[in-house]
Amino acid sequence: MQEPSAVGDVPPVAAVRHITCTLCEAMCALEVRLDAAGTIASVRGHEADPLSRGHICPKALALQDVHDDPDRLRSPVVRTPAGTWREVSWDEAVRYAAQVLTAVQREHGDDALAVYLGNPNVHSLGALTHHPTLVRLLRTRNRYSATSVDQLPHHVVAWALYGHQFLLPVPDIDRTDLLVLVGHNPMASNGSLWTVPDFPQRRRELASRGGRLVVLDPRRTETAKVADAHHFVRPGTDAAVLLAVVRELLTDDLADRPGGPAAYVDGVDRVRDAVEGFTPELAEEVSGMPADAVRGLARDLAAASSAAVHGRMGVSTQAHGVVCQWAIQAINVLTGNLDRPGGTMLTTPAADLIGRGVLSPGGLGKRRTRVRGLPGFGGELPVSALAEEITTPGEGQVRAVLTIAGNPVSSTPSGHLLDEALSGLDAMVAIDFYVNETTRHADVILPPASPLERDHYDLVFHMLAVRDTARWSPALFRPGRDTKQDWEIARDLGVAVLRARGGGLRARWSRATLRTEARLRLAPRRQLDALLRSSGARLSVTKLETMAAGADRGPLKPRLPERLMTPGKRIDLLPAVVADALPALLTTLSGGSALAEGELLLIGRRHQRDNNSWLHNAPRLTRGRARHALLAHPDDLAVRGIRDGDQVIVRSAVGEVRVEVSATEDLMRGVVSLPHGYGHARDGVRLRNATRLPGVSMNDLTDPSAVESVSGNAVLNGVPVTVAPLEVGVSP
Ligand SMILES: Nc1nc2c(c(=O)[nH]1)N[C@H]1C(S)=C(S)[C@@H](COP(=O)(O)OP(=O)(O)OC[C@H]3O[C@@H](n4cnc5c(=O)[nH]c(N)nc54)[C@H](O)[C@@H]3O)O[C@H]1N2
Ligand SMILES: Nc1nc2c(c(=O)[nH]1)N[C@H]1C(S)=C(S)[C@@H](COP(=O)(O)OP(=O)(O)OC[C@H]3O[C@@H](n4cnc5c(=O)[nH]c(N)nc54)[C@H](O)[C@@H]3O)O[C@H]1N2
Ligand code: SF4
Ligand SMILES: [Mo]
Repeated sequence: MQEPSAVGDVPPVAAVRHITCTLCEAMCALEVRLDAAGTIASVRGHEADPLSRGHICPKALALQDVHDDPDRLRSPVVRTPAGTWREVSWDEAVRYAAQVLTAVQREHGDDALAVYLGNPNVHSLGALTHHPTLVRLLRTRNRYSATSVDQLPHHVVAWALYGHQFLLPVPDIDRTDLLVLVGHNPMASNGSLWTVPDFPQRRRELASRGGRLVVLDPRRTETAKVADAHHFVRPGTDAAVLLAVVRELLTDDLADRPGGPAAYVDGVDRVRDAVEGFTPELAEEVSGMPADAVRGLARDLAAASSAAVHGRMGVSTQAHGVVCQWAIQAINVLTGNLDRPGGTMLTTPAADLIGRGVLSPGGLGKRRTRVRGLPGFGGELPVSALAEEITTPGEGQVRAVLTIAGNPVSSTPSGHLLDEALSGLDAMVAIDFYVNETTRHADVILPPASPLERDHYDLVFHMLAVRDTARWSPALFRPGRDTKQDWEIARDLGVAVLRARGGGLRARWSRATLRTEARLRLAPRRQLDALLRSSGARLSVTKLETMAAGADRGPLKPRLPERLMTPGKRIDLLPAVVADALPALLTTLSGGSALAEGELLLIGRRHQRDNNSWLHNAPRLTRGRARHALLAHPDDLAVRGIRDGDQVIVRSAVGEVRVEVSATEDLMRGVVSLPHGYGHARDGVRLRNATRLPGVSMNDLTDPSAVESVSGNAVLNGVPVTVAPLEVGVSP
């Protein structure tokens, strides 16, 4: 440690630490200065980091707010019959949690317990190494996660085309000439299924190379505003546009150019036949994007010396997510841009979860949900089915829930119905450090250490990054003696469940039990180290610890066809899941709009200072103007007699919310937008800001019965709603 200096007004610096921000997929490298007392003096981007190159966004500072937040749980709590929380010891809490969960399973069967894994799990090394083991030992088929309100269509398409759900090519933004983003707003979200820290600077570099950015989105987003071209697309209709582009690429004048599909691609002729009916004219009719613009986009993609198309939430969490994601891959394949510098490329991760067989390749529909028969994928079921699995009586009914780092009441369709369903459970356990809209229903909450109190290595996002790097992030603060990491909670709860199940010495000492226990006791660091050493990158945790800026393994390299996990390492460009969906889709799209008179289409949005449902407690992120208003086009408001700033009632098939409107021409006519993750004013939620910043939950309007047709992913964008002025005299 350096001696504290007191020169001028420069704060004394006791230490400089380099850590990774775990809040979003950009995984920026931070440089943190601690003062002599060991508190954070400053946080900035780490300039020397080869991936994030000094980038940082306002959210990084919220890591400290979360760490310091008085509302953050530091000890386990048990809910009392009066509805208050009582702090208990870890021993008592873990034993109680294991007991209530196993009691339900003993009486009603293993599937009576449902598990929901939320988004922050993928941003935590210990969660990734330990939660799969915990979930497996719980033996339930009722496994849910945030994947099915997010990127499930990507996984289904990657599995169908490339043989593994995590073979997800990313745009090689640093070398491309044409970047096309569909339903994605990285200026606010910092990229998704695409770790692209400092998107704004990378976009500027693209422009200075003479490259172009094109955006398709029903809102003129922050990203659309910095694009060379932006096309409005009516929500839920991108499939028509993207399939028309595929069709154009296969017409005579575009098909014969050099740089077509690689030699390991089969089925191009079948694709040509399958998309025949999806004309640019149909695309214009349903989407509003002019047929000429659709043709122009296809021509530009075919002509560019390199191009990359990427689609995210807007084309994943909508009615035709799988077809959209497939069409995007097909465009990249047909233009010869898959696996080529400047196109979309696969990574060469130093810890290779795919190559080492740690992640399952996926598989669709092997299991189905009990009530509605929605298909499972890769061992999970679509979370849109969770509420009905709890409320529908019968064999296999869910009676207990374990949530881990999730808030499904705020983040899944008809959260208000799930909210009610959770209150009727026999037992609920949450692993989370907040009493939020969901965890308030738990009998016991087990709070992990804060994100600044844990070592980290990004197992997932190195796999999706625009440059191959490897970075170890040491805990900034040593956790207190009575603090447990996520992995330690998984270990202790797992062992307690095995004990609580009983079954005598034979079960206790069975080989399977011993193996599970051994795995739970193996610290994340050890598991990562084994993975690094066996992945052929000549790296270890000890070695990475000496490298403040991590290991720079260079720009993305071509990986195909070797990396394919399909039979014969070939790509069948028209997999059955897509071929089967196209005829019905053509009928649906040709049938015209199903909207009733006066209905608008609701879409979501993200703001740079929001983070799903859980940073609304951070003072630094919640200052300033409220961000939760309903955005609408002034014309759509005028015909309804609504003025900017008025309170309105938004109604959907499943619910209603009251919220103020904000008029903006950035939205396409006929479309309105609400952010998700608000709506904190539910009883018992313990967030300082909940009353100042309640907002409403967009997911009180989304409909669990509207799921993506192939995968069962939630439809969160393109929700039919009506908007009416709040009548005078009705208080909001
Ligand atoms: N309408 C609509 N709904 C959406 C979306 C949308 O665009 N529109 N987006 C969807 C998407 S993409 C996602 S990913 C989901 C997110 O949905 P969820 O994953 O269900 O919810 P989050 O808001 O991420 O909640 C995370 C919870 O984890 C806790 N937490 C944070 N860090 C840790 C940790 O290290 N350990 C533990 N144990 N807990 C932690 C927080 O306190 C918080 O309660 O929302 C989805 N819902
Ligand atoms: N600041 C911030 N960053 C985040 C998060 C956050 O909450 N806040 N969440 C993180 C998570 S979990 C994720 S998954 C990513 C998501 O990252 P993004 O995919 O960038 O998320 P959104 O902002 O929801 O962007 C979806 C875009 O799709 C558009 N859209 C809606 N419907 C349609 C449609 O039918 N067609 C088309 N073409 N577009 C449509 C919306 O207008 C919006 O601009 O962001 C991550 N980063
Ligand atoms: S962009 Fe994401 S990873 Fe980077 S500082 Fe902001 S929240 Fe953290
Ligand atoms: Mo997400």
